[in-house]
Amino acid sequence: MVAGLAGHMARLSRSDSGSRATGSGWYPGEMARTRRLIRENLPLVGLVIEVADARAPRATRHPDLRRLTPGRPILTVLSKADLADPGATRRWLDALSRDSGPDRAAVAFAAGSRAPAREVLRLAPELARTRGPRSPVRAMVVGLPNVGKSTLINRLVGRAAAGTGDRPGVTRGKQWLRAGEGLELLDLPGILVPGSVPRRAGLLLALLGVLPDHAYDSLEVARWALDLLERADRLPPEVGPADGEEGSGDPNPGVRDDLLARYALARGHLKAGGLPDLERAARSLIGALRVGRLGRLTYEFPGEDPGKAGSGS
Ligand SMILES: Nc1nc2c(ncn2[C@@H]2O[C@H](COP(=O)(O)OP(=O)(O)OP(=O)(O)O)[C@@H](O)[C@H]2O)c(=O)[nH]1
Ligand SMILES: [Mg+2]
Repeated sequence: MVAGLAGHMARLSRSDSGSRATGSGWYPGEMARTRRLIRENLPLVGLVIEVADARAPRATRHPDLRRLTPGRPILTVLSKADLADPGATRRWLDALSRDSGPDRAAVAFAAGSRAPAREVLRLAPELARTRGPRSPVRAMVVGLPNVGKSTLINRLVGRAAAGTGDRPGVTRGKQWLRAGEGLELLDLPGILVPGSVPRRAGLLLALLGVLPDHAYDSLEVARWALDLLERADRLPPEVGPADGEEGSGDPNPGVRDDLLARYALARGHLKAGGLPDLERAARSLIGALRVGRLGRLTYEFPGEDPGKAGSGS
């Protein structure tokens, strides 16, 4: 499913020193097609619903969205809020509402609870432009791959109408869905930022599952994640504190690999001869982080230098 999207992707750089995660290749044909779908369908909609991951709203918001959707109110949905630190999500909502004018609003969403969907259904007609008082609200749902656009739509529609999956590139074409009489939603494929992104944002996008698996190096992403976890004092119990390195945030791959080796041994990710399988351990750690097995974590905060991970309950 993902090949069309991923085939054009550059891998993240293996260099720890580079300030850029990628060179060219971040703007595959699929993305050009999604931009075209947004442009073509914009005249039909009176609202844009922007979906960003609550754990990293800065890295997962499309910086060019305003220009892509001129003249349309924007409702920002911070998705997967059940995986994010609740305090951090509140701070993001405050920051987003401070920045927003009368044609913008922001709401947190978690697929497992009903209240956030009701809030979106309440806000959409308040914000949207319609042709007349009785005309339906038409909204396009846009955002990076795998942030939860189709899941949000299914929640609003009240049934599994749009295809979803735990990998990027599940939605391939456009699909209109009706959420009751008054609201029609356009599901679209994910869109990425053209060109290269800063290395940290690239690693974050890989960690959150926005990028397809073969667009990044699992070991590099896992080492970086261990760094973040250590600084946030949230290392997985299998790993424990790094020997003599606690809180140091030592980016040395050797130190990170010691931690990863402990994780591999504790979880039984072994190669022949009983040696730790670091590659498998890296993928397993990334998977555990993605689904919140290590607790609720937010990776970026409003108005801060993006460098810290925060903890939650
Ligand atoms: N924990 C949690 N997982 C979610 C939530 N919303 C979506 N997911 C999961 O995230 C993954 C991606 O969801 P989709 O709805 O397919 O995402 P999408 O943005 O439509 O993805 P593409 O169509 O590939 O661009 C799926 O495994 C969902 O189950 C949420 O609120 N909480
Ligand atoms: Mg989708």
